Amino acid sequence: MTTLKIPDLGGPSQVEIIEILVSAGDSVEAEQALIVLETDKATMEIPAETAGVIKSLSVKVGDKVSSGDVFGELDSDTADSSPSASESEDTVDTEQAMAADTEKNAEKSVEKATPASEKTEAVDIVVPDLGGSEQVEVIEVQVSAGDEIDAEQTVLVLESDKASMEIPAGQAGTVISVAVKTGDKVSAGDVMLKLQPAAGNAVSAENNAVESAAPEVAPTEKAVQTTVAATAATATIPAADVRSSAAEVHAGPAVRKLAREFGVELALVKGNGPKHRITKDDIQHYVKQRLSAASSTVQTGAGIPTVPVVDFAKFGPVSESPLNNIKRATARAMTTAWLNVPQVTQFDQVDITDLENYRKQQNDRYARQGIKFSIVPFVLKAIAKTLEDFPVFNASLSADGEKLILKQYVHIGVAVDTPKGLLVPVIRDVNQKSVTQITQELTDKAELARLGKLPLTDMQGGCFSLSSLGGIGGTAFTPIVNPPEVAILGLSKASMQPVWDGSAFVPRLMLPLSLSYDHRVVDGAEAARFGQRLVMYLQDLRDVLM
Ligand code: CAO
Repeated sequence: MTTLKIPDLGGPSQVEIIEILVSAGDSVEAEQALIVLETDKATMEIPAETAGVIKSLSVKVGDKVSSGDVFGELDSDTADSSPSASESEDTVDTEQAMAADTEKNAEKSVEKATPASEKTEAVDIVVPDLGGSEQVEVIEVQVSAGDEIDAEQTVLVLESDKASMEIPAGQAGTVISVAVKTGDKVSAGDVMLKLQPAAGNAVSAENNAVESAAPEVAPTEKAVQTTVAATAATATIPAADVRSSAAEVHAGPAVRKLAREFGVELALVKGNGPKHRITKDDIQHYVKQRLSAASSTVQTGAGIPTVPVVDFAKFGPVSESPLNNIKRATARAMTTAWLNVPQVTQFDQVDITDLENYRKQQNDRYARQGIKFSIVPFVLKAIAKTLEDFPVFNASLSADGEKLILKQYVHIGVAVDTPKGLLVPVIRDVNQKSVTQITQELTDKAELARLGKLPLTDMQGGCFSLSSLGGIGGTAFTPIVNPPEVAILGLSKASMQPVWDGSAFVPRLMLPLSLSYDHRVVDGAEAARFGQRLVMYLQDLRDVLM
């Protein structure tokens, strides 16, 4: 029989038990976590030192314990062969190790794992190039001190307004310590962890390590690796239950590991433990719920029915083409938008005959400077003016849906068709810029987007979007609102139309407008008024250009 004792906690006493992971009668493995403690600063799991069967537990959730306190008895498989907990010097799963903030203990565990003959110098692994983005928030740290990791293994998940990025280690080895935590903001070059390189993968000089450990993360493709937010999952979970970022998730390492194994995004799981902490039971419950929702969907008609899986090869030859990261990110964003925003599209036509004449004059005038105006910058100016007149279109719903956040700035995203997919650079302060400035900025940003070099920050902060398919064709389409924005304007191809002027049909150049809006925020009448004001400004640009 072995007495279960709290090991040396490295300082703190009277630490609260927040979770008991086993019951009397359970068989446990050596190293298996038995109870979870939590101080103000860290969560720690107290493991079994030997395998055996739990005979009794003398503590409950909420109790406070200190080093050496007895918390139960274990019928040990190797009775008497193990030292008592307070004597154990090999125990690394104490607060220091769990909090990953004492390198000493972690190094001790690394030493155990690395034969002396293979030992190499520890290296710093730094955050790679984030495509120009800086101070990007860490929403998840996926490794802990003592973990053995592969070069491709994700270390951090970062999240900006626009995208989530998984940052790989770039080098295999054993983690000695992790230098960042959830909620920190990081930039390229910041140290994220100290690593003992795996044998045969040694890089002795720190600088070398920095280079080899900093895989390039291009801003628009590699970086836009979306986390497994499972669009279908978000759709069927009530919005109130979905925390906005993984940074708010409260869960211990074992729970995080379990979630990773199941591919569960912790932000979607409701925590029922103390202080809304997510427990293993919560993960299991979530997975069961998801599985039963998936199987009951078809019968009951509730939730999102899944698309049937079809073996297309039964009907003829097929080949597969994997979607790149931009297309996958777009798919996720579109599904999120489609499932969350009840949207309506309002159609209009505007007579741009005068605007077209003016545009041509300006093109002649600016030809020597190499500036070519298309219709898009003029429309952007007219939108900015209309947004100032109708602030509700320049707003976002708060996360709880209780209020509108009205923006005092006018930043407009413009959809750009690139070889790798759709990207949306944002032109800031459109209301304060001239058509010439907007033309130059849009040309530059569209070019960068097409080259895959547009920084992530240039795709953030939009209040409204414009999608122009006028250069290609079509008479109308229904653009999808890009939440948290509340509206988007689509432009189709302008064409000459016979227009009745009161006494005769006259040929006029008519531009089709498609305004999609979030009907939770914008009423139909407001949308019609917005459309009419935009038409007015585009028919006579004098008010806009003043
Ligand atoms: N009606 C008639 N002609 C139009 C027009 C319109 N509404 N809009 C553009 N044109 C003309 C332009 O004047 C230009 O003709 P010229 O070379 O003879 O002057 C030609 O079509 C090509 O224009 P463009 O599309 O290359 O340039 P733009 O400034 O009008 O648009 C941009 C810039 C970035 C919006 C555009 O290039 C683009 O990428 N559009 C696609 C957006 C997209 O994919 N939307 C879908 C998103 S949701 O899936």
